[in-house]
Amino acid sequence: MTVIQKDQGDNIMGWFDKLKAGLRKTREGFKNKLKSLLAAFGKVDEDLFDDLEELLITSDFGVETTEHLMERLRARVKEGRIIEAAEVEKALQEEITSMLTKGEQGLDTEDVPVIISVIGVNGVGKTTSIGKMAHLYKSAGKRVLLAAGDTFRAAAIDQLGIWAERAGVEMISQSEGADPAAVLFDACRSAKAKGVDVLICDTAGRLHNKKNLMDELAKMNRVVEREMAGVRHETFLVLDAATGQNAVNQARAFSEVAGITGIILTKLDGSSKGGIIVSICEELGIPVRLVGVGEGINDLQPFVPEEYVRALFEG
Ligand SMILES: Nc1nc2c(ncn2[C@@H]2O[C@H](COP(=O)(O)OP(=O)(O)OP(=O)(O)O)[C@@H](O)[C@H]2O)c(=O)[nH]1
Ligand SMILES: [Mg+2]
Repeated sequence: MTVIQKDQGDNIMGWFDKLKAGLRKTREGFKNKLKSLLAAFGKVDEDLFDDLEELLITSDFGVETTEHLMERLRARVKEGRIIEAAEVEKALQEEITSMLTKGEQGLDTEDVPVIISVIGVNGVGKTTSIGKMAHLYKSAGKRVLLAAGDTFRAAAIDQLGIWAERAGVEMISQSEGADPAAVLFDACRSAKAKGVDVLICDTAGRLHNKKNLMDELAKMNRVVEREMAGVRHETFLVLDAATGQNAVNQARAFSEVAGITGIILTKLDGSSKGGIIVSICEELGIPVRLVGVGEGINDLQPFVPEEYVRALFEG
């Protein structure tokens, strides 16, 4: 459970400001309403809790997560730890942090060698996130290789190629329509020959045919197991924060066909549904490893729960 705290000095502020700016809509929808709600009540009572419950649900915390949060707050009231309405905000911050910290893992760029398969439905940000992750590892001095496993469209291979160039890493590809497992096989061989630290594999985004997806992922996993025996293998599912509760449904569906080891939550910027991250951690039990707040190469960073909660409640 190691969390690498990114760069030092100014860059931490740079990222935190971006995260905070990205969560602006969520904060306006949630925190500002929370403030006026708490101001309207002096003491904690059931009416306040009813309103709070509604606010959490409409802020995409999800029904189940909201229920868990309310239970914990009620327990605090029973124990006499909350009396004034104004104390609810701090309690809520603590409970949210504790939910987010449960399976906390971030992304340890020193923990190599590693193979990372990146999966998810169309357009969620798989290819872009791979480019940004390549940059994170490369900046940590690691040797990175990308595998263009989305052979569905020629443009997908080109797009990954542009990211490889941008990040200054190599890419293994074949032509459009090639078997993704064959591309991965080539990439594994190349990774071994070149002493690569990190191999990241792109995939086509589709879930419409579960059997095909399952077969394809199983085939790719077999290649990794055979070619890279003993090397840590991560499967990251990419989810788009803007899709709200639907992201949780996607994660459930993918969990049935793949052993997901972490989630990359993209497009937190501009989304009003930032509460979804709590729902994902609490309801799925899969750790959010990285969060994306923009299209630039530095706009994806390891997820740090305390930082997120601060960005959500501060300012
Ligand atoms: N604002 C914002 N845009 C993002 C973020 N991550 C990705 N995008 C954009 O989302 C769009 C889709 O990203 P891709 O990386 O191509 O998504 P994909 O999952 O590979 O898509 P397919 O290969 O078509 O399945 C692009 O325009 C990206 O620039 C993010 O964190 N914030
Ligand atoms: Mg793609």
